[in-house]
Amino acid sequence: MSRPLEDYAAELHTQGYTIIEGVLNRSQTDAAIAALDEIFEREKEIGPQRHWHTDVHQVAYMLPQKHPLFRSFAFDTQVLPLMQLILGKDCVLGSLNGLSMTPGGGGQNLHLDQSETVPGTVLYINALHTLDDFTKANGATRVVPCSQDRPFPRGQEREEIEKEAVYLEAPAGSLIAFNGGLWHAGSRNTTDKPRRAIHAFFHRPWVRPQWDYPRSLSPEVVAELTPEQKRLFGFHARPQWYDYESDMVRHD
Ligand SMILES: O=C(O)CCC(=O)C(=O)O
Repeated sequence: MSRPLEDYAAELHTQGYTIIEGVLNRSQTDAAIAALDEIFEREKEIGPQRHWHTDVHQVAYMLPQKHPLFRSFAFDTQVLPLMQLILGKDCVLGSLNGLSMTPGGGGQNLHLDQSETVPGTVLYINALHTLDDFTKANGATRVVPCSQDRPFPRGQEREEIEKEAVYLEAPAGSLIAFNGGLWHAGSRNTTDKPRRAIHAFFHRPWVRPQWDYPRSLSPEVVAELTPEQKRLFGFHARPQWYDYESDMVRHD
């Protein structure tokens, strides 16, 4: 990381995204590729049935349950301090997915990763880790800079906004961090090789997570988590819960 974290945070605030090269070294990207490919291989039959593997992309969800490497993946580097700088010390991880753009396949449409644009506030950050070099040819993420504060057009203007999109080319091991409200998409992979990434989706603890990790992880995996990992997976950020069965007062 060649610049102070504050510079990257400022960039994310103004243009909606920032890129940091060299966040993962070669042995870390190799290990992540091996783990992700192992999961893709295990899911090769169910993937197409569940539309996880289409002619556009191949996704593996819930990585921390599926491989130990992904229980601390985004927690050991400078990525977490950057997320905390922007989202607050108590930010949590609401999903961790692996995604490859299908070789020779189609591209995604521009979209947001949150329901609505929320001008002036960052609620979610997609911390995308590139495992392969990202090039225009192999389907690099494309984004519309500064779109995080504009209402997303849901009608005819979609073709128009494509003209504003830029391709984020970056070497393997980079972090591409973008506001969940930034218009973006995975692009067409015109090569015959996968274009793999890990998407670590961080958010403020009081917005809705994509996944409920406390409910989704098995007791065996939960037993292995450190207190800090539990905090990051949102074990302390759940809504309060009322148990009517143990209430000593009758309300009916
Ligand atoms: O991996 C990418 O380039 C972006 C993927 C994406 O935006 C998505 O799957 O929603």
